[in-house]
Amino acid sequence: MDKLIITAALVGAETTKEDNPNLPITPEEIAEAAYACWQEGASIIHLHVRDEKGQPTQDVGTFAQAMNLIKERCDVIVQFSTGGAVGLPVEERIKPLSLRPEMATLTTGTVNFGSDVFYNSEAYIEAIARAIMDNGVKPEIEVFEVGMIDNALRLVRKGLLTPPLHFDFVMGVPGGIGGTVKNLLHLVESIPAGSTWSVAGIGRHELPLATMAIIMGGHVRVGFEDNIYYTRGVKAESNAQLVARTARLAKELGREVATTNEARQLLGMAVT
Ligand code: KMH
Ligand code: ZN
Repeated sequence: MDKLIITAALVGAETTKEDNPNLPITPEEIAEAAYACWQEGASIIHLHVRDEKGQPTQDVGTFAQAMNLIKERCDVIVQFSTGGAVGLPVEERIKPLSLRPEMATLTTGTVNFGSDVFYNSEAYIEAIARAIMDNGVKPEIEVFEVGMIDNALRLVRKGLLTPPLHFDFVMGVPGGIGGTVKNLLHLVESIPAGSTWSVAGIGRHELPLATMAIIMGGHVRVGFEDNIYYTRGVKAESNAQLVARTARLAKELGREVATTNEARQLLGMAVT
């Protein structure tokens, strides 16, 4: 089986310091958290940033600062969020791609997101896919519902995505696909042969779905964007604690953890 790619989703747009006081907010805090996660086995950092008030922002300067501080500390793949926060116009969402990160997300459909709507019309999806392509960035297709896989395949036919595709199944968002094993199997069976995939289980779904992915040959995303708990009722001390548990589980289950360059190879990206 391929080695395991662990992604750390450190910040997100929705989690607050009230939810978990250990949430990294400033570029320095984010870089320190990224370094700690890399030390525990993460090879991808899924990056959102916040403004000085702690609010989500797609400010290019803040993304640049966070990325540079991370890169000063370790060689890890930095994956920019183009989802940002619900309600952001697409022009804002794609701005940081001008920094040409190694990777970025692409959500291929609209989904209810708690009481909000995470809006991704065809025009939005295509604008993001184009910006990703034009900047030479490796896309990670974020799938919150099974029809988003079909939308991604439509982009391939339109020449806006190039296989091999890499999917991330975000499961258990209230309003999106539920975090069940049956749903995970269906998603995995629905992507084209030769694709890679990871799973981001939300809240209590994180640990069981990560375990499934390790067993099935998929990859895993963990972190405060998706889950603030270590176990029921106990807040996680850090993102790195969640990464370390994933690496430990993988070891117990006989799956080696990929280095950053091994992750690049598995995803068909240029090795540095
Ligand atoms: N914050 C969510 C609305 C992504 O990073 O691309 C969208 C999100 C997806 O987090
Ligand atoms: Zn995100």
